[in-house]
Amino acid sequence: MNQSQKVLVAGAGKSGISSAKLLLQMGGEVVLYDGNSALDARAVMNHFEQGARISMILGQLLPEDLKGVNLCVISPGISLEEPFVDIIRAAGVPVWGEVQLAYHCSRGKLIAITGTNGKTTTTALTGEIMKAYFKDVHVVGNIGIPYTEEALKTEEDSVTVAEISSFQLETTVDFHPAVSAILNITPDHLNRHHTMECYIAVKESIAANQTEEDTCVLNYDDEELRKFGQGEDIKPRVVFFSSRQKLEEGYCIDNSMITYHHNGKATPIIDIYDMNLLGRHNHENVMAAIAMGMAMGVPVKTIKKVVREFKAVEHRIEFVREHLGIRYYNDSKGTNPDAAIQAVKAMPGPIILIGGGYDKGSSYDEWIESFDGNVKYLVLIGQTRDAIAACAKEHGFNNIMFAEDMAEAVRVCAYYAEDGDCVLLSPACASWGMFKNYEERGRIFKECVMEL
Ligand code: UMA
Repeated sequence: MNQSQKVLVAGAGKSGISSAKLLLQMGGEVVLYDGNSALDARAVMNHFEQGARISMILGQLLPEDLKGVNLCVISPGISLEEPFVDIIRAAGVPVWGEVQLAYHCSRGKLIAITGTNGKTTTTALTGEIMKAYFKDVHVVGNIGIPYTEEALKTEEDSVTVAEISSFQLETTVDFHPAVSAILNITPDHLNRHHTMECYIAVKESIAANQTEEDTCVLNYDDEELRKFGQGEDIKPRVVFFSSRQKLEEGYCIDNSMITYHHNGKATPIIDIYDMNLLGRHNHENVMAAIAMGMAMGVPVKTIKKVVREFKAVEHRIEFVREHLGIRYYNDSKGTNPDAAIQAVKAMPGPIILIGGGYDKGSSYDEWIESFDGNVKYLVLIGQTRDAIAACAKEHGFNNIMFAEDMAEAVRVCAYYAEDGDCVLLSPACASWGMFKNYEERGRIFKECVMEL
């Protein structure tokens, strides 16, 4: 990349603004483009110094807007099938993702974590493990801090821990983590990736540029990932973890002890009852984080201390409060059926469940089946509520109520819940349509719960 080049940055959200700042800092010129013509351009421009070499285009992008542009940096939320991308490609302008730009401009070692579920918890925990041992650690990516925001702060001895979504992986070029992890792959974002095969290929591309000197941590219990790790084409050293079976090589749970098996030697790390994270999926997240810590040379003692003290991240099976004997949990990050199944399984009592939201083309059958007598009522909100209700009835689940907004949903739950029950927001759907993002949905849920 040439430092003084003119770059079209597509998307004026967190990633776009942060990419533009990085490019300006490097001496480039930026054209910031956003498809939403109703966007408040002045508010966006307030992020930049007066006189900065940046202009803005809203609504439709025309071929003449690309005059002098020699790179496009695209935000993760924008599909490559958007018509304006064809205009960019037709002009011969390469398209990089925000993560690719950040990788290109950063130094030090990179740990990159992907998977359908558990990414945020695993990234946060891995970040804490690294911070306990290395001097300069940056935790970035889909977790909410754009990688481009931190890239220029990194040095040769820095460690960057990045949560990487499938959207971000779609537009990487020479992205090369020293340590990567794929936690699991279950159906999600199929409206964007179309087929499971495409979604799997995008996720697995996290290891595409890794070499024999690198490490790739994979879930042995995920058939697709086991195949990938045992395949001929994978170059990095593969480290498996399993929460369901004993492994001769890798991380598994012996009785209740997370243990590392390597070259015939067993190293006990931590007892699952000695940590704050609930549920099998969290044991998997912890094993992946431990494996990444060990691959980076962090001592077992340090890893153990961090894991023992680590608490759940916000919006992921987050305990909110106990009120009149009823426990309230916020799992707004349960944005697909698989994540929502994990939350249902992790609850310590009978459940009144709030679900529904934006339609990503998911199927709800497995989620409903996972209720398994533990969900007493299902309170539905959002665009998908009719489809979910119909699916639930097909599975013989009829205790369904509709609510118009989060406040009403919480009131209904509180009314029907009894001593010992858990009220769980775990929607199995994205938040869009009713909320700006899953964070806002979770915050509003917590506010409603605190007002009871
Ligand atoms: N836009 C267009 N054209 C489009 C779509 C969007 O111009 O076709 C514009 C919108 O008008 C808006 C901007 O693009 O102004 C938004 O860009 P964005 O959707 O990429 O959002 P950012 O604010 O940049 O946030 C992104 C991630 N969002 C998505 O991937 C959808 C955030 O992940 C991430 O935290 C942030 O970068 C920092 O890295 C959120 C997410 O929902 C949490 N991720 C998905 C998930 O976890 O399932 C993948």
